[in-house]
Amino acid sequence: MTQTETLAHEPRTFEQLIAAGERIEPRDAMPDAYRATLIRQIAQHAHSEIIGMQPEGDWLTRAPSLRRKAVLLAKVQDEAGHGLYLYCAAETLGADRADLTANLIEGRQKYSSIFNYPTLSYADVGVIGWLVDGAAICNQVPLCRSSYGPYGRAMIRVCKEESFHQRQGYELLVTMMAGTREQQEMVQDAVNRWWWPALMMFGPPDTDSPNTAQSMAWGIKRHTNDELRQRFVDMSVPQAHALGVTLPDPDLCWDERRGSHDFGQPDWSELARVIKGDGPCNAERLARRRAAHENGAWVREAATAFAARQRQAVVA
Ligand code: FAQ
Repeated sequence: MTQTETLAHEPRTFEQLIAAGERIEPRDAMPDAYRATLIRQIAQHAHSEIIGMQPEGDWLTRAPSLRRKAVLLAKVQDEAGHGLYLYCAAETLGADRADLTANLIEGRQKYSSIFNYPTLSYADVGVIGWLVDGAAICNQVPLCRSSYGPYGRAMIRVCKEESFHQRQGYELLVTMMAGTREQQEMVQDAVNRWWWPALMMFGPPDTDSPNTAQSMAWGIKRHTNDELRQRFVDMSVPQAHALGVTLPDPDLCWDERRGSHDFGQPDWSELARVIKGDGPCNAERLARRRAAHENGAWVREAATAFAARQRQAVVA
């Protein structure tokens, strides 16, 4: 056997796998910092999906028709499913699910800033589908190629469902824009309130993003925050035009030279405040998640006791 053939059978190192653009799987050796970064990002992402059920969930009892209620119920349930896939992906890295939940409800881990804004009318349901799920898709489609296998694979299904969510939001808005003047004003008002927070979902500008360079070198992130924000703006402008709404940015214009839109900057101090816990709904969101966790204690105890009984029965 030649030396080359022998080497071909030796397991490749983390660096070799990353350099070859191949996936890292749970069994592979990986630097502690890579593992910690993934747990941080995947946990924040999972928490976002779970907390993200609340703003739209607030409208479940007030949906304007049975059809709208059924559509919204299905969407909110999908978000719970996304949270579960993502917690499972974090578990493959050695994270403990109960610890992750404790980190969320005790405020030690973050979730997306976007879910700390209130939903004031039913048009917000449509605008969340269009803009928030739209931003989530822009951010998450490249994550399907993330270097960590279980995360990338979870993202494939999540993105398919998010695309469906975006369509349902847009369809609701198209219906409202074909309605009364009051309905059209509700849509415009919701767009005015959600546009800037949606831009902030992509994170701080690249110049202020401490994690991007390393996460890109490891293939966890495939694009910078600003690249994805630009993609989202370019995607949303023609959709807003087709819908007949105005995006609330006086600096928004087409730049022929770049082949992209120029746009204004969000209030980055607002993002910093919301991330720190001082957004309009941070306290309310966490209090409700904490209450749901406490009220669900009996379910977890019963499930654990049942599993223990099943194990005893197998041993006997
Ligand atoms: N909110 O250095 P970077 C959804 C934090 S899911 C809160 O740029 P990174 C579905 C960041 O964690 C939405 N915190 O960080 C849905 C870091 O803090 P740390 C969630 C933010 O990680 C739709 C610090 O600032 N999606 O919408 C935010 O490289 C409708 C410095 O920032 C994901 O989680 C923010 N907006 O890039 C559900 C996608 N931005 O941990 C229901 C995966 C930044 O160092 C209804 N995550 N921070 O203390 C990512 O792509 C990345 O983690 C970024 C941030 C892009 C969010």
